[in-house]
Formats: sequence, C-alpha cells, structure tokens
Amino acid sequence: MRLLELQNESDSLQACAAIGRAVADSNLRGWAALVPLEPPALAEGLRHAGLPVLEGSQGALALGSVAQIWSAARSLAEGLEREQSRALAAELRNRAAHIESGPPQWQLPRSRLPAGRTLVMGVINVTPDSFSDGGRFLDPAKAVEHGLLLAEQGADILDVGGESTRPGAGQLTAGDERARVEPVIKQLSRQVRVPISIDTSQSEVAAASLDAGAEIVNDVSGLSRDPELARAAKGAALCLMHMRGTPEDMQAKAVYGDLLGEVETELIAALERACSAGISEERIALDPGLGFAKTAGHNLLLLRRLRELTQLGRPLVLGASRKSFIGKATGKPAPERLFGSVAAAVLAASNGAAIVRAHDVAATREALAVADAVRASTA
Ligand code: PMM
Repeated sequence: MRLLELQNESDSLQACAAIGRAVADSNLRGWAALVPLEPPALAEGLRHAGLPVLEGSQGALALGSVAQIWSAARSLAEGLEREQSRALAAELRNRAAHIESGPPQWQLPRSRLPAGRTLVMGVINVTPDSFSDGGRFLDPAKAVEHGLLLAEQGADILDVGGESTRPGAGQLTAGDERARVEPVIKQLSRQVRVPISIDTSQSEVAAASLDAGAEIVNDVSGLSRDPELARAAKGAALCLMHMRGTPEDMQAKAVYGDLLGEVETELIAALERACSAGISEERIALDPGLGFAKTAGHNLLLLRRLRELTQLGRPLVLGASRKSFIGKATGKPAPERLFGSVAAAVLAASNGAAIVRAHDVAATREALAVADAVRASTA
C-alpha cells in the first residue's frame, strides 16, 4: 500500500496497470492511495468517506488530495471493525501525514543539522577515477584543502569517499580505501565544525572513519554489501542508498516494472536491516540512488516523482550532481554540468529532498536559497 502522485498520462496508465484495471484511464491526476482489495473494508471505507475509488483485479485507487486521504484514513483507523483493516488504515494515515508534514530532522550523534532549509552535502572524492572529479583530490592535502573550501562555501555535511562507484568500477580492499580516507577525515574533523560523512560500504573503513571523526556512514549499497556494516555504524547516523548489484554489474540490473514501487520496497528493506541491527530510525536518511542501477529515464522519473518517497517518513538525500543523465539532457561532459546539476538540485528540493549531495557547493547553496524562499512564500 502506498500513495502515488499522478502527474501525467503515463503516471495515470501505470497506476491503472498496478491495480490490474482492464480499461485504463489516462486522465487520473493528483494523489491516489493504492490499496489492496483484501480486506475490502479499507477501499469501501475510503469510498464512503467521499473519495472516488477505482477497482481493478489486483487493487484499488482512492483519489484525492493528500489531506483528504489523510483525513479519511484517520477516521477509518479508529472506526473500522477489524484489527487488520484498522492497521492498514493507520499505515495509510501515517504515510499521508509524512508527505504533508515534510521530512523530520536527521538526528546525528554529535552535531545538530540546521532546520528550515534544504541542506547541502559537499562531495570530496579521494579517488583517482571518479567520473565527476577523478584524481583531483587523491593527495590528502588537496582533499583537505577542498573540504575546507566546501565548508566555507556553506556545506552542511562533508561526504568523503575513497572508492569510485562509477558504473563498471571494481572494489578496493578495505586497507586501500582506509589509506585514502582516514588521513583526510582526521584532518578535516579537527578543522571544520560541520559533520563528516564517510561514503563507504565496508565495515572496516566505516569503523576507522568514525574513529577518525566522521559521524555519518553513507552506504551506497544500503547495507547489502557488508553484513558487518550495520554493527560498525551503530553509534553513527546512516544514509542508506538504493542500488542493485555492485557498481561493476549494476547497470545490467536497471530493469523495473514499477520503478517507484520497487525502489520504495527495497529502501524499506534497507531501513529494516538497519533497525533490526539496533540503529534507531531517527538516525537514518534514505536516498533513491540516481545513476545506480538506473537508466537516464529512471533518474528523471525518480526526480520528478521524488515526493512520493517522503511517505517513508525519513529525510531524503538526493545526488544528481554531474551525473551522466544531466550530460544526456544538456550534451555536456562531466566538468561542464554545473548549470544542469544546479537545476536538478532545485527540482530535488522542490520535490521533497531534505539534503542535496553536490560537488559545487557555493552555486548549489545559492540556488537552494531561492528554491526554499519560493516554497516558504505566503504573501
Ligand atoms: N553518488 C555517488 C557516490 N555516492 N552517495 C549517495 N548517498 N548518493 C549518491 O547519489 C551518490 C553517493 C557517485 O557520485 P560521485 O562519484 O560524484 O561521488
């Protein structure tokens, strides 16, 4: 069960396919609750509450604004007879409430992130081969200098990574990855006040980085690569990203029947892996992983319908900066994707991202200040 945002004809047809409706309607727009047919009380209750409900062979769509769906689900969560139906209604109410109220604060172990605006996570790649800036900051002194510059430009978090995750990249040993990131994190944590994140999927690298002063573990594998990572990250905050396979084979796995639904289900599985390892939900942010087991079309669709993922109730991180789908739209190589990346950052913020991961911090901060001001405007 989940809420969908139907923005165009294609979204409408997809939603009809999801409920198995024989005659698809291409004109559905706005929000819809996709609910199961069993128990029938939920779909019936939503209809009785005044929402138009379309039924198919595999589910039903109840159409309305998020506030209308929330209000109907809230009454049903209290009023339905059967426990199972009440629980489903309560889940629908919670999901609608998360969309309506926006992201909660991301709790870090030591630092407090600023509230009331979209945050920027500045990228420091201590790698010879990242697609976006490979080799520029492999020297630890250069990486530290770059981190200081990003902090000065207004980065809210500094994300340090030692392993390239570009499509086709192989995996480093933990020892090699540590040798790249540890000295940089040690130096930066002494010199900056912003929280430091370690972009790794390996428990040994995470543990060493946390000892060196990092307080966030940014795992692009969503706790699926190293079974020890959740334990190593226990005292930290976590960013769990969606991907499939490894950077080496992920692009062959970019096959989805229902992109938003599958990404959501797999992010929930990652969240459950973290929670069952004892990490509290308040410490976790989620990221749909643009470019990771996604085609350019998938990246654009995730960006367009990002707000749907806010129903998971966790802050969303989004990394579009300099990625190849921006190059595809603009015709520009990675070093010339600033304007396209800034446009994507603004769209991400206005579609529900709490944190934007970016290489160009000054430009991104400035653009987000405008996006945030427009969103907050009342006069
Ligand atoms: N992208 C890259 C690396 N790490 N982490 C998160 N959470 N989200 C991302 O989108 C992401 C990431 C690849 O980009 P880079 O090589 O420029 O760092």
